[in-house]
Parts: sequence; C-alpha cells; structure tokens
Amino acid sequence: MGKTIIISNRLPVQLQINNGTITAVPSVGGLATGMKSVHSGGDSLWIGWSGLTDEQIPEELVKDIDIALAKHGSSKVCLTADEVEGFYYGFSNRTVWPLFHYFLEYSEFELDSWETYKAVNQKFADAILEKATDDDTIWVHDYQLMLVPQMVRERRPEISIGFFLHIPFPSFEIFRTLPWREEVLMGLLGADLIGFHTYDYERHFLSSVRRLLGLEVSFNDISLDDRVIKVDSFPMGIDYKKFSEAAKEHNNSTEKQKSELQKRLDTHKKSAPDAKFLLSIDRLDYSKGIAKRIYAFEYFLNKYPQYKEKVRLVLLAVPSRSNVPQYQLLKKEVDELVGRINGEFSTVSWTPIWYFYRSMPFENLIDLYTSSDIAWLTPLRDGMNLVAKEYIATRVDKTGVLILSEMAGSANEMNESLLINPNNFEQISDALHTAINMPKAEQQRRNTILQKRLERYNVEKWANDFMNSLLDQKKKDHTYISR
Ligand code: GDG
Repeated sequence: MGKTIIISNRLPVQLQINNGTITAVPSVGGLATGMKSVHSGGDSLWIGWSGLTDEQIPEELVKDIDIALAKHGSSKVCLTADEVEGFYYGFSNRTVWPLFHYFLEYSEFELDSWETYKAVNQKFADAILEKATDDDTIWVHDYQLMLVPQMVRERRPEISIGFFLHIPFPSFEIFRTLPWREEVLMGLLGADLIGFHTYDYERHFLSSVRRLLGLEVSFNDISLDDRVIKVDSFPMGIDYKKFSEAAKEHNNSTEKQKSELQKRLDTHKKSAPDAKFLLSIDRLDYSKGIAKRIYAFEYFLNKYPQYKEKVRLVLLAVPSRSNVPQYQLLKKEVDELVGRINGEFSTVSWTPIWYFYRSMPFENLIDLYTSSDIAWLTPLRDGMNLVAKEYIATRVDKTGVLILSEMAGSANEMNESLLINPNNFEQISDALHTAINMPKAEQQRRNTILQKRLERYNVEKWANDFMNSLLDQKKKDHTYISR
C-alpha cells in the first residue's frame, strides 16, 4: 500500500514572509479545516499552491520554504502572478464558481482564462506525477482542479484517483452553457471515483455525462473505454470533537481566561438578559446570501417591531477573493446596508447589527458560536455549509436554534433545524419569531438528534468512506479489465 497524495488549490498552511522570516499560518476555509485531521495522521503528502506567487518569493528563500512546508507534510506548486490571475481569479472564480452556484449572469467565458486554467491544471498534474508511484492513491479536491484526474490518468493508467467536488454540481441546463463543458467532464472522468456532497449534485453530474458525452450510465457507474467510473455522494462532516471540546473548555474558562470579545458579549448579555444574539458567519461571497439576509432582517424588524432592542445580529463576513469585481461590489453593498439599517433602527442603548469584516481566530469563533442563541445561515447556494454543523457541535447544553437555507447541502442532513427558502422574507421572519420563542426543551430535543448525527458522520468518517470506496472501485475495475 503506497501513500495518499492529497491535492488541492491551496495548502493547509499559508506562507507569509516578513523581513526574510517565513511563518506558516493555518488556512481558513471549509476544505483546509475539514481535511486537517485526515492529513495529520498516516503516510500522506499534500500538494498545493502556497498562496505566494513566484514574484513574491525571494530566490534565497525557496529552499527554506520547501523545508517549512515539508514539516507540514506539504509540497508546493509554483504559480506566477499571471497564472493566479487567469486560473484562480479568472476561470475558477469568474467562470466556474458563479456558474456552479447558479449565478449565470456573473459567469464570464474568456478563452484566455480557460487556456491558463488548462496550463495550471497541467502543472498540478505534473507535481503529482513527479512524486507518485503506481501504488499511491491520489485524492484531487475541488473545482479549481477538474482537469487533473485525466491529465494524471494519461500518464499513469493504473494509478488510483479520486475526485471530490466541494461546491454544487449544477443542473444540466446550467452546466450546458459552459463552452468547454465536454473537456471539463472528460477531465473529471480520469478519476476512478467522483464524489459530491449530495445525491442531487450526483444526479446532475450523471445527467450531464449522459446527455453531453452520450456515455453509458448504469445506476451510478459510468463506462468509458475499458474503465468503470463510480459516482457517489459523501456528505462532508466536521471535526466534531474539536468543536465540542473547545466549547466545553470555553464554558469552563475563568473571567481572566476570557477573550476581549467574550467579555463584551457577556456585558451585553448582562445589560439585557432577555435579548437574543443572532449569528451570521460566512466568507463575504454572493452565494452566501449575506445582503439578502440583511434585507430580511430589516423586514423582520418591521414585521415584528416588538423585537426592537431585543435582538442583535452579529454579522461576521470573512474577506474573500477581493480581487474579483463582484466581491468588491458586494462588500460595498453590505457596508452600505449595515450602515443604513443601523442608522434607521439604532437607539441610545441598542445597535441592531454588529458587523465584523475580518477573519477571527478560532477561539473567537467559539466565543461567537457559544454565545449565540440563534445561528442564521441563509446561503442562496452552498455545496455543504460547515458553519451550520460547527454551531450545533458547540452547543454543550443543547440549547440554540439553527435557521438554515434549504439551498445548503447540509440542509439534507439537518432536518431538525428550521429550514427556510432564503428568498422568502415572510417565511424567514416567521422562522426568527419561532426561534426566539422556541421552548428550551424543544431546542434540546432537536439538537440532541443533530449532535448524535454530526458526531457519528464526522470528517474522519467522511474521508474514510471516500477512501474505502475508492479502494473498492479500484479492485472492481481490475476485475472488470481482466474479464
Ligand atoms: C466550501 C463550500 C463546503 C469561517 N470564518 C472563520 C473561520 N471559518 C471557517 C468555519 C468553517 C469554514 O471556515 C467555512 O466553511 P463553509 O463550509 O461554511 O464554507 P466555504 O468556505 O465556502 O467552503 C462549502 C466546504 O467547502 C467544504 O466542502 O461546505 O459549501 O463553499 O469551517 O469554521 N475560521 C476561523 N475564523 C473565521 O473568521 N478560524
């Protein structure tokens, strides 16, 4: 049995260079957070881009960087600033991301970015080929690297390759608009196993394969030349223990050990014991429905004026892809909306929205999860949404209400939350009203079920299920070939 090679756009650590010293900072984001526990054990190598372009890395530090990364079981793919522009900000985030999240009008079809995407995918494939032996298992992650499986397969027909998509796979009607749709599908089909978060994404993918490539699809197996490719859903879990234990530790902390943020949250709780904290956490991304959520909050305050001074929305928007114009526009929109609503509704003792535009340290994330009575997550489209799962995991006494968009992949596994359509302000306002008044026993009943499920289907199980399925597939494929 060889080693496992994980490959994703970004490494699990980010490099920063200050006055010639290198520091490795853990990455924020669903994938980095989720895979950490998988990568920390066993024989594995993680290949990805370091986050620094070739132009930003001084010649004399190249070796030190490689050494620093090797300590984290990582190896870097080097990208120039132009490659990052065309591959990452371009095709990945101005074409695929909006298209796969059903924002067709934001999707740009630029031949140059597509060419760069292909060239950079080849660089990632070459990095794998340089390190891999035929016994190794390759696990390729996400929408930035959809051509990598086929590029590796061409040179290593026998190697075992799995691919997992962390974002939705859209319906055929959306996907067919992509000018390079066949190439993308063929790129993915280089894998032995292709995984999605939900059954719906899986069906959408199979339908595109059938209709665009005319391939034979039997149940969830695709036949291509002498190979069989399996397609399946693997809903990603969280590192449940990490969140529940951090919350327990947090709840036992003394006044002295508390963070400044926690002290402020406590002060506000004491001054208005009946007031409820609503929590909203996302990367600042149009797919997350942040602007709509703020409009819905205004609608709610007008529909239920009795909650003025009784609720506070803590809005954490984590900076993301700020080079892409749509994200700059969204930032402006959110800033203005928060300003307008706070201006309209604030009183001397109450500011309805506490707005943080930054990434917070893990401890502060736990402060927010444990101090909030309601988590309010209303993405317009979201592959999974791990924040919803993390919030529930931190509720040590099992109180707390989750209001979740039915457009998030996690809604499939979180039926005990209050599921809403993020475009329906009437329904959202009523869900907030229900959540505020939900009896403690009812909250605990729902969260007991949710916690049990999340604890069982944690990120380790997700990774093991995927790896075992990949192993089975390889065995089956060999039997098929030898027939
Ligand atoms: C993509 C898909 C899918 C957030 N803010 C801070 C912080 N976070 C951490 C959370 C959570 C992660 O980032 C966000 O994960 P999500 O799943 O909610 O969203 P995406 O980043 O869009 O992830 C998504 C995921 O991939 C996995 O497949 O679920 O649908 O879009 O873990 O805790 N962490 C810290 N400070 C913050 O301010 N430390």
